[in-house]
Amino acid sequence: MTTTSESIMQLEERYGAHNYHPLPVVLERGEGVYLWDVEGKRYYDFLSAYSAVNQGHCHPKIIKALIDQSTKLTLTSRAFHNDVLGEYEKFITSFFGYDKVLPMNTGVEGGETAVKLARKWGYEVKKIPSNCAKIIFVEGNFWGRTLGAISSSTDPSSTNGFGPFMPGFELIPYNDINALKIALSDPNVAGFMVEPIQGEAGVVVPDDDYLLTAFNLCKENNVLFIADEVQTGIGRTGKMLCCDHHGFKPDVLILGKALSGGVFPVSAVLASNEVMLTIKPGEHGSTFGGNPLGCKVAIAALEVVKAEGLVENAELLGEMFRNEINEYAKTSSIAKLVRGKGLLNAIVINDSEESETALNICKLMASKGLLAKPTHGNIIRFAPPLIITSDQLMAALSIIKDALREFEK
Ligand code: IF1
Repeated sequence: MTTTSESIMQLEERYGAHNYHPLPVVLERGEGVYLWDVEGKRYYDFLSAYSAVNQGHCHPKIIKALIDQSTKLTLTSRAFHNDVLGEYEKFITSFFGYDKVLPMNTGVEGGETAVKLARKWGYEVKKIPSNCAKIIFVEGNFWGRTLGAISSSTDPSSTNGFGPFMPGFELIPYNDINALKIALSDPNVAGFMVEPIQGEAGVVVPDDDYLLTAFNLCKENNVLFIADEVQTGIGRTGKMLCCDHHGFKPDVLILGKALSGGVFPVSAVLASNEVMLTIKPGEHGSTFGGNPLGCKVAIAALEVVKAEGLVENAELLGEMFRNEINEYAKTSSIAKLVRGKGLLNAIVINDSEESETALNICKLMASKGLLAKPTHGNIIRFAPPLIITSDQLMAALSIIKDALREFEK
């Protein structure tokens, strides 16, 4: 039986959990900014697996690191040392300028690790009474699907039917300094965890002074500023870290996704000795955390970002993307505005939250050879691999504008 997109989708329908509703596209090959489906149709990838493929699909240097290490040693567990972990820890801590790293696998494990570190630091260093530590989150956050992560969520599709939730998590509005000031006055607050740009909420960019002011407030109140850069990090917003746009170093940094270039699950939490050493041997970890295969892949993935100037390219081409869409939006009835930094952008579609306009625009773009997906409501995120050239970007923009034109009223 020949495999077609349809036959493959039927297999998923029959044998897989129905925890996603993907666009009806079945991909079988990726290279650079391109993806091909099983019928051989080529697409520009403007999702990059939610910013995990910043270096482009199947980057040869990252794949080589994967293959070379995979023929030697893939996993020892942390019951023993391996000859790659120390090299990786030295590499990544000097790459980002931190004392220590705690290696994990997925972004949400990074978030859970950061919360545990903040609580432990709260009890051991800030002397918060036992089991009273609080972590402040902002409305609209997304840091994964675990019970811990959804305990801070304000999105009913993340929380409905999964209670009861984690105690000690408090929510305040995003981009609201006064709300943060009030929340931080509680002496039991150990950490403030925030995305420098809210990805899933719809590429929500806070006021220019919000993050630095929030960071300084945390310093004044002896609270750890925890930056969730799983989606915004590693060049995506036109700086190595999105916090670099604001001139401060978060106390705790969470990385994932593009840390491995989309080749292998690798996440990391970076912090000072004061924070990191509050967790003692046997108090946290994971079977695959710090495995030699993931470590070699992550070193290669980070080297590619620097060697190929992906941060600068994201800044430049992101500017180009927003300028082109802003020009289009001037005379459009459907494209309300574009927002973002670097190559993390979103077009806000001029229609009601519950309408399917954004989804229908994405379906039309797919038929024209470009893959993107709406986030919440009528917002379409556009996040191509950071290796994209200006010619490729202009070709992709003409697809996007052609699709938008078909929805103009
Ligand atoms: C899915 C969303 C994006 C993240 C931030 C931590 C994590 C994520 C800022 C957890 C993960 C992924 C999860 C993925 C889709 C995607 C996503 F739509 F779900 F919300 F990007 F916006 N912090 N985001 O964005 O990392 O454990 O997944 O490795 O769940 O379908 P993870």
